Amino acid sequence: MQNVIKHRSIVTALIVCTVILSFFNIEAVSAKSNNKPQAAPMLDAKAFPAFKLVQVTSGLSHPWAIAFLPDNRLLVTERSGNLRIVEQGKLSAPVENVPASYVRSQGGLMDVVLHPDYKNNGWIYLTHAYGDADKNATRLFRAKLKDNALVDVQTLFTVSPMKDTPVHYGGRITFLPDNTLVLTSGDGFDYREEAQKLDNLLGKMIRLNDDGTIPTDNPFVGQAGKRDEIWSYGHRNPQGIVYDAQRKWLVSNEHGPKGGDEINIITAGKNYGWPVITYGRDYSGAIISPYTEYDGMQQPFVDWTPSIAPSSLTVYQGNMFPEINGDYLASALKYRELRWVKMQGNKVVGQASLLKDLGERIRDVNVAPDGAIYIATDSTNGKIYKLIKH
Ligand SMILES: [Ca+2]
Repeated sequence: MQNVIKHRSIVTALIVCTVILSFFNIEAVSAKSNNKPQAAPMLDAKAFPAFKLVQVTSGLSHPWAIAFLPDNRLLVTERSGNLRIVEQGKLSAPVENVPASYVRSQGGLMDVVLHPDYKNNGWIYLTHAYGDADKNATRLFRAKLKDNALVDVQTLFTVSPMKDTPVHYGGRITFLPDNTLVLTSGDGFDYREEAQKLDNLLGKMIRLNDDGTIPTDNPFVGQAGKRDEIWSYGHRNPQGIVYDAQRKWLVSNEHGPKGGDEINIITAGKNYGWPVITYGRDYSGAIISPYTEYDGMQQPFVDWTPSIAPSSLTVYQGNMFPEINGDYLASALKYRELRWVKMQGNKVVGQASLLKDLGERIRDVNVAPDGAIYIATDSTNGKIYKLIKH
């Protein structure tokens, strides 16, 4: 009898414990599921405002980025190492005095962005792969344009350590309202574990002053064993970054492995999880990590599984298509499309595949001062198109 009572007490205690535990588990699960990536149902492309697609120019060698000069000319980088000016659809000869890039695989000349105060200071910021097969890295430099040449070229920053793979450079930049800039850095593919370590700059967002020095209010400044340049970490290969002035969000997209491409809202000092958490798998199909979530690691804002291969990101804040004000646009390589991410307030309410008929890998998307949407196609005969009001 005594034994039976004891047994019952133990069973009751176990049940109570289980109930308490499951209560906490339920709480934990629901807290986490609130923080899952946003549901982003696919919409018909016809939901996007009517537009006309106009070819601006062709004959570019893997164009990577477009910038808009105040006089309506365009600056375009080619991954093969040249910078060109487009004036009324006509391509210039290669701009002279552009520092040599390490051109191989994903490496070459990459981003081009004007300083927010370009009209007064004339600074143009560019990124490229620098070095050789044994030792290369993403490098940031700036220069001024005089006729068809760069002058006053200044190397501002080189990601370290250097690596021996020609892939996963990141390489996009955007300015923040305080005129500091954020440079994206990839994990170099073979060095994915480094993305979690704070003593190096692979797989990071790097924040710098416009002269390449380190802002004193970066999150890890002065902490032993942590690099002062780091703004956020746990990234794989972020190739889109934009500052969304309306929401005051720094927003980025990055390539996942097989699945697990992401849009992230970047907050200083946070860990975005790669390669500990991911919704993707290795290219072989092997599991990279059993985890899709983990304490202290940020969930993606949007998860793209399967991968679309997002190569750049912008937020629409122009006048030509007021219906999409505040929406995000991502160019996609693998999916050969422009991905529209429709927002309502701070929430995603849907997304759609645009420009599927073009059948081209799209490397860059950018909004011109007049509100037209420009894209660059990634091929040996790369083209620039613009989407204008129909
Ligand atoms: Ca992530």
